[in-house]
Amino acid sequence: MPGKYTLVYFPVRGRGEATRLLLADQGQQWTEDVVTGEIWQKGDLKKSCLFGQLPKFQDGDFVLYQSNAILRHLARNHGLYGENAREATLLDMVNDGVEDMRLKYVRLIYQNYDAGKAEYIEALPGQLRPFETLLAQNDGGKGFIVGKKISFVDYNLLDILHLHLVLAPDCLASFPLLAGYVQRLNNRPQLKAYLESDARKQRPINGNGKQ
Ligand code: 6SG
Repeated sequence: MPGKYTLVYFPVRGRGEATRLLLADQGQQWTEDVVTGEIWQKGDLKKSCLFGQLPKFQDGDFVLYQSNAILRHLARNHGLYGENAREATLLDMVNDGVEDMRLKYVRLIYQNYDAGKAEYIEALPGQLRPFETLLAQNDGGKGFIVGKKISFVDYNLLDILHLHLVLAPDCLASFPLLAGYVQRLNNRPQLKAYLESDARKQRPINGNGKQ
């Protein structure tokens, strides 16, 4: 059903990219409604948004806000929420771990980049280790973060790992399972095509030019 999904967001990876990775890998078509700083600063769109923020997501006439709720909605639509209740709970747990990491990353990028980057990178192994541990506990780390199938959390985790590989290119050197995981996911045919697309390559990572 082409045209069913619309992502309304700034022209950055930001809190839209995990959704884009999911949609691309699942072979879904979607429309990008790009909101520039100029449009946003007019204020009308902000006023119309439930929490005054983007991303906004439309699934037909169903309008959604909050990036993690958008991921979960798509997970329910496309069978990306685990194979049973226990896996779904584990996925919630891991997604909260990714969210904690994203909040720290966003704080660094938008509030403390120059003064905080060295300390942030020093603390990074402690942030990444839980995900290496999770992989090790799931079939020796040869597959996905939870269970035997890809889930919405894999796309969110992949995005946060992509961001950190730009911030600190060697950050996975001592995490072989995570390094292999990124390579494996990056090579899934539909993800690979998306990652190599002009739209992805030309899209800035963050809204302030820092990365
Ligand atoms: C910013 O924080 O892109 N939304 C952001 N900012 C604008 O007026 N809990 C929810 C969620 O998970 C958090 C939403 C999130 O969905 S994301 C938002 O709406 C506001 O609050 C980071 C991002 N930043 C790009 C940006 C926005 C404002 C300054 C830089 C676009 C570029 C320049 C102006 C507008 Fe810009």
